[in-house]
Amino acid sequence: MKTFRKFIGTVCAVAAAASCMAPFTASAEVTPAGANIARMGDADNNLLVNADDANIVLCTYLDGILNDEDIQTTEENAALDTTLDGVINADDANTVLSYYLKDMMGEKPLWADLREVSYVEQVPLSDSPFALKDFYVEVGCAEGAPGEQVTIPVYIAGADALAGFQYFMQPEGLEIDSIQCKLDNTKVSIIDKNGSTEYFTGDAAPDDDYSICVTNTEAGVIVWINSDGGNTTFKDGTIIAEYTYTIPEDAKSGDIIRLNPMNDPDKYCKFACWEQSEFHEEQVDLEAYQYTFLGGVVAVK
Ligand SMILES: [Ca+2]
Ligand SMILES: [Ca+2]
Repeated sequence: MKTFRKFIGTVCAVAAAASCMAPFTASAEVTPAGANIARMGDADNNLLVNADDANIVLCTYLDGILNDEDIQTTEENAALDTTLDGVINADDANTVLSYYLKDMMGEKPLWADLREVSYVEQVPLSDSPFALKDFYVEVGCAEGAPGEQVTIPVYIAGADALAGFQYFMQPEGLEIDSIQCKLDNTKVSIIDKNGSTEYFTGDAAPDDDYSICVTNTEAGVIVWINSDGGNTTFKDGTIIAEYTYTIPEDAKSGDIIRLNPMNDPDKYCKFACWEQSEFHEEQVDLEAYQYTFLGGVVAVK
């Protein structure tokens, strides 16, 4: 690591002085009012993650090298520590760049997948502003013009078992067109303004052992329960739902609409799993996961 530091320090020391000032100056101008929730990787706080953010993270790191100090994560710079390890360094810049590139390629990136220190290791970082929880819920981002539809994925990662979940998301300023359950082998009941309809996902058929999902478009809710009352296994990055919205005709270019769960996510958004009881070997308890929530945005073109 020292060699790498020396190398990057030498190469970039001159460039840093020239190129690092611009994004920092610009960030003061583009910071939207009320944008007090740091968005992962969004170093200039303009609600988009792109190469400028990677540059800012790298410059912050270089600043530390030039002053011969590690840049510790604080409440103010928490969005830069994308690896959640408590320091800001080249790994964070790399992660931001990877996220941006994947996003550009339409790959629906997930921060949790890009981290080296991850939920898998379950490292408690009590000093970090981000409590590292072993389960992540992450909302995607999209850009669109007024009148256009955008589809936003909701991912989960870090859980290998799930018995059921409920999730609410109803952003102000966006009309929900549909909520699609993305989990296979599920009987989905859709409740919307046209009434109620049902369909099966994947290869499920009426006689099969299927899971059950109910979506209510007007309320912005999706509820899912595993078929046999036990746990289902999930891979990291599983998309549990896709929300499709129409951007209002009167939306203005540059508007940013935040996609967060209901005000009190711990109360309204729950992800549950059956676990062996602490006291009785035979008994299992239904436990709700603690989770880290990473919100998304819709940017109006
Ligand atoms: Ca940004
Ligand atoms: Ca870091």
